[in-house]
Amino acid sequence: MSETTETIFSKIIRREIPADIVYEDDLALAFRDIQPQAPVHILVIPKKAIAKLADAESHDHALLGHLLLTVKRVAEKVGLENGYRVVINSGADGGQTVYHLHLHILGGREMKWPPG
Ligand code: DGP
Repeated sequence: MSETTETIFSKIIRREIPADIVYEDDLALAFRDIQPQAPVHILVIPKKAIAKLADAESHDHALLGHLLLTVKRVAEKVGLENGYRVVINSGADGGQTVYHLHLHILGGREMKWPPG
């Protein structure tokens, strides 16, 4: 999979393709995953197109913190009071398929460990 900054998620941010958006602010967007792996599966992305976590830089530290706090806010909003899992796939061995940094929120069932 090629690593460009323009991805399908850029089009979702610009509302060029539809998505089930559950949260938005100046820095971040959250929407439901099109291929859900759990009863609740939401992606939290920065509006800034960082391709993958491995490409984040020290000046992104506030944005990265904001994304984690956005996960917490979204999880509360959709009622995941029993808990949830947060996953970031980074790069080929991480299983990343869309090269725009995203945090998966998985919930609504008990998660297993280890992941596949
Ligand atoms: P990853 O494997 O970590 O890169 O996850 C990418 C996720 O993005 C995957 O779970 C499916 C989801 N996805 C891919 N294309 C679309 C799309 O067009 N809309 C939505 N809502 N999700 C998408």
